[in-house]
Amino acid sequence: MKKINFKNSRFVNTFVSLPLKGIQATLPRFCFVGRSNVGKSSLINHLCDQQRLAKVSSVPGKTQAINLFEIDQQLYMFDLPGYGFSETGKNLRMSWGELMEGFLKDYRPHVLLLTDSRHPLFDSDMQMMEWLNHHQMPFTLIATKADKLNTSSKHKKKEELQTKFQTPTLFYSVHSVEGKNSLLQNIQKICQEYSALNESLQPALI
Ligand SMILES: Nc1nc2c(ncn2[C@@H]2O[C@H](COP(=O)(O)OP(=O)(O)O)[C@@H](O)[C@H]2O)c(=O)[nH]1
Ligand SMILES: [Mg+2]
Repeated sequence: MKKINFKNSRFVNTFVSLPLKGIQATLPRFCFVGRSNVGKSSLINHLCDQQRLAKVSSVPGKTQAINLFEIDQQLYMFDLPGYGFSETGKNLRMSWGELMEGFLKDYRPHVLLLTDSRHPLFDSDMQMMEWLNHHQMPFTLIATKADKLNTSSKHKKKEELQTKFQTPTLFYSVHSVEGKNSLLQNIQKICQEYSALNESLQPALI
């Protein structure tokens, strides 16, 4: 498998329902999951060295739709709407939508779970992690906006996340190079493992 050129990326389509028509079953799939405003779209743009591939918004809670990007004809990235507009009295399904849940279950992408490093963990982040564990879906935990933390708060945050998620955290900032190379390598590695897998293990698509 050749080295992925993340700059060679393009917007493919916006989906508001399942199944996702016209996507190739053979390409590995990654999706960005997290609360509204956590930095999902910014991270996609930063990874791909593009300004406006994914739409960055300061207004949370836009349409419930899935945006698909194809990277170097080698992998897919899905930008999902944020969950957790309302923290109280709503479960994940109600506040986040059946579309997203169906998408995760049917397409089983590798999840990049984003949490804002400036805030304490939200219930919705914990619910999301529990949901992913329950459905045995692998995820990579990313703490965004790392530029907002000093060294000691970062250390504290790392411990909090390690305790609650029991998985290593990757700190990321779109205003520096922090996290970028590790994440690119991580994605490349997952793609290699994916291409080594027997096709029959892939879920049927379409
Ligand atoms: N300081 C800082 N701000 C960020 C970072 N990533 C995203 N943001 C800001 O957070 C806001 C929400 O970003 P966006 O990518 O639209 O979040 P999304 O709703 O999860 O897709 C925007 O104002 C971004 O400029 C980061 O690494 N550092
Ligand atoms: Mg977004």
